[in-house]
Amino acid sequence: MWVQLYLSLSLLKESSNVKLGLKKVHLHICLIAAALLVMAFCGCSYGLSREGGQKEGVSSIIGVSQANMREEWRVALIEELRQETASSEDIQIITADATGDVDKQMQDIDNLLGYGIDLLIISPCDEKELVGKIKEVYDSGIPVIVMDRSVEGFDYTLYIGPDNEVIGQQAGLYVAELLGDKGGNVIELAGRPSSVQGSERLMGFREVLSEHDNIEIHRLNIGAESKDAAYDMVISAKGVIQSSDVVFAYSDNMALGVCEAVRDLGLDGKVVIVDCDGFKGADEGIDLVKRGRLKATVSCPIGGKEAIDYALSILGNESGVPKQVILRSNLITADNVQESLRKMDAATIDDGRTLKVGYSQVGSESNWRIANTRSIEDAAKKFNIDLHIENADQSQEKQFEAIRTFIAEKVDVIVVSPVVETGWDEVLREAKAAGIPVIMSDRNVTVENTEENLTTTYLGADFIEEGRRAMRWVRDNVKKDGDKQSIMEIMGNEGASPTVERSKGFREILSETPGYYISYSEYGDFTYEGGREVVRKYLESNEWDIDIIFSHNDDMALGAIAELKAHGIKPDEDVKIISVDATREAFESMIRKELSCAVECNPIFGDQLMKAVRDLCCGKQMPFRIITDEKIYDQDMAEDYINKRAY
Ligand code: GYE
Repeated sequence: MWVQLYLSLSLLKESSNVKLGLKKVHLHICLIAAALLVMAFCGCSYGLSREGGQKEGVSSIIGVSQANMREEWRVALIEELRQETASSEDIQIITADATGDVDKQMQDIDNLLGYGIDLLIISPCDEKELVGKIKEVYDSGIPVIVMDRSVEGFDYTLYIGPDNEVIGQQAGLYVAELLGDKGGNVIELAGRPSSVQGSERLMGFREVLSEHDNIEIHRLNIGAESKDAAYDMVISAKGVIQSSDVVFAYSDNMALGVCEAVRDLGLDGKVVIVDCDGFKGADEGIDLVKRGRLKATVSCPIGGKEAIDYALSILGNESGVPKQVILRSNLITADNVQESLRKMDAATIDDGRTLKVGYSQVGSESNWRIANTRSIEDAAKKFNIDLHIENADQSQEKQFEAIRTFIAEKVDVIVVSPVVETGWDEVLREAKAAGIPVIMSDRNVTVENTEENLTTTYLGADFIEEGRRAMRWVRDNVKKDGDKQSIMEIMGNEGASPTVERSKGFREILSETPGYYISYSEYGDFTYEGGREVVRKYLESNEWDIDIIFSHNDDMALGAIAELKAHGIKPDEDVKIISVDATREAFESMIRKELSCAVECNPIFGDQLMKAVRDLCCGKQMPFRIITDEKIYDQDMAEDYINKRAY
């Protein structure tokens, strides 16, 4: 008990320190009282572990609430967090294991708060049930980093996690290539049915292989993810395994069991084994690849290192912290295993030198774009970056030209905001051949073969979610009276990722919402004139019979509004108008009661981008995607928020 009391008291760390503030001191007093009470009545501790032992005089305490410590990679995450902070005198980490129980996790969070944590890292047991609790902590002013499973909404500071479907797809692509024209039999092992991570990986794997008629997939349900369960299953399914070409296990643990069973069956060299996880350490994926036991592993950083890096930036109030970081997964085979290990272990120290960056910007088609360009230019100065920015006036050809100029100028990094998604492979290959890394900014590309690694990372918004949000707002706010509500969609430019993805997200929610349908859909190229033109054309051959307009950006919505008014149709009253971007002009329109709702797409990500550029140049592993922070606003909120708009 006295030890516990000592712990509590010592956590008052410099209680005279102004940084703690009154609220915190108050919290600590409550904590001691609570600790005494608990200890007096139950004689038990909180079940929290102080990693790296007691540290004196730390300036920050990070609480880590882990969903469970059964799964191998969750244990690995705690280990990584411990390693990352072991040598720091300034940071104390306190961990709590929720043992897979949502109620316990909520209690753990309260206990961690009781210890006066400065930041919470949480890997939730259940992403839905913990939304409220995470929001509560975030709203109280304590930054929250959510790991591994994203929670709905944006009420947290930062999300860090992998894209498990992509991981499965990478394994699938490799297996398809390996089997080539001959095709073959593939066995996939399924672990616990409740494993979200596992089912997403299997889904991605299937998605790719189901496109190949010459590949047959059989599933073996193990029901568990342990090495032993995988071993027993492979031994008892000997016949099936013998006639297969590839066995796919989605975790290192299972793969180790498979490797041992395959060897004991005398099938080494006959059956190829591929897995995901690719952890470092003896008998883990990378080691198994090195020893020739696994043909390939798709490795994904656990995220502990990234979590601590970002936690420090958040605690230091640094700019450039994004909303979501989707970790990069890499295919590792015998050919690149040494190189991959070297990269993982490489020290990353930014020498602060001026970096030369070429930026190919889409154009100046919208107010969003103008704000975006300004943010990038401002950030470049702040981050000591010599920026060469080229405006492409929405022309892909001009973008090719700009990229080739940057290659000739031997810039350190090329950043591209591509006008359309496809057609970039060749020019990106040229950049790669010149050894210049490319970052995709704002909009992404789709390339023919992702394994070519033509781009390093993508930084921008989640356009699919923006589309979903727009339709959710319609569903909840534009009630249908009797008839079905007809929707006009004014799209951006054809083939651009925000166009494709906003449409997709909007339709996703629409398809599960009866009573609404899209009756007309036309491109407006993201410009004011384009939006105006769509409405003008429609009215040339139709009576106005539209109830809702979903416009892919504000400029087009404002153009549409002007055209509607010219025809005596009252915006918001006769037709609800929802757009994306949420620029100041959109707020002014909402205040005038014309535009009905604006989904935010944040163009002010210059700092995040320039931080990514510097990280890339000092050798840090780049995340797969970096996503910006966004909200949604309607007329009721417009007055309160307009003056806070940064664009
Ligand atoms: O919404 C639109 C712009 O790519 C996210 O492009 C961007 C979009 C933005 O012109 O206004």
